[in-house]
Amino acid sequence: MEANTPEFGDLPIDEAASRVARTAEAVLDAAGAPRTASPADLIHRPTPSTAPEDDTMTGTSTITPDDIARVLIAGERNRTEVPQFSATYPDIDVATAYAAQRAFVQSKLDAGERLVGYKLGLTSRNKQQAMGVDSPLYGRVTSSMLSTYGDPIRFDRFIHPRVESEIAFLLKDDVRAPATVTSVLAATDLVYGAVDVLDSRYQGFKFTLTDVIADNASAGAFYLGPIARRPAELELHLLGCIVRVDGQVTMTAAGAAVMGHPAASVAWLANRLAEEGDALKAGQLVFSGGVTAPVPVVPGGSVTFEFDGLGAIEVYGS
Ligand code: OOG
Ligand code: MG
Repeated sequence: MEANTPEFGDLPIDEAASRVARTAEAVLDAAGAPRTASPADLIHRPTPSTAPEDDTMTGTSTITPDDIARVLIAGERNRTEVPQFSATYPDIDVATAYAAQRAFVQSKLDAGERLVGYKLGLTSRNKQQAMGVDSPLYGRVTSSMLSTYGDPIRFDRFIHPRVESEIAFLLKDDVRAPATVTSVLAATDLVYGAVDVLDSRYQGFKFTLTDVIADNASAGAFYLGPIARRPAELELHLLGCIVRVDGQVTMTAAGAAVMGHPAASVAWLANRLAEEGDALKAGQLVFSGGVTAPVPVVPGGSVTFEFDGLGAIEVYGS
């Protein structure tokens, strides 16, 4: 391990926790640096500004991205589940869903948050089967979503949280398209074990692809693990993860569960953003998608994620 790689495994828990908090702060600072995307970059497409309308001539009804976002923002703020849009508006397409996501995220930036990076979703068969959706997607990660090591998952903040293991990439260079596993690894500064706290705004945690895209890929909160490593130090496709619920091993998986290699999903994102005229930038943090299937969090319950070479993260509901 290089001398400047954060390594907290041997430290007392308080010192480890405060170092992790400082690492998270460094990530936030990097994300706030001028070279990273600004809120203005984030919203690069005009969204239609009309109210929901019924086209009675054709029999199809439509809803605007802004209206979808308004419902999701209220659902998140009030911690109330909302119905799936696809049930009422089956014609919503993927482009409209991403426009709604941008409007949803813009409301957070308008409230003073910063864009920290991205999350990938439904990049593993485990996850696609668990959710009944067969295509990957991405969402945006903002500053208030980064939780500090040891913070509980609070039930006064979330609707019905679930947790899953992920590998996170902190980029040191922009990732240009066409991106590959190799180019993503070359552009990566550090990798972390991570936990994605999902909190779908939809009733019963059920959605179609367009619903979940609009809902910012169910983004709720994220934890970074206690050890960061250079990507060349690890074989990320072989990297094992053990999930314990209240101490009992319930799932095991390796990094290859994510598109054969976790960096492949980051490459997919870079190529996808390029199609949309956007790019992954130096300083951004990318959560590459669930390695294991999501586990519901219950008040008083604990879930521990143990990563080969990247330490363990314990989360608990309160
Ligand atoms: C959608 C988000 C999926 C992942 O890693 O696959 C996701 C969901 O399952 O709620 O974060
Ligand atoms: Mg995830």
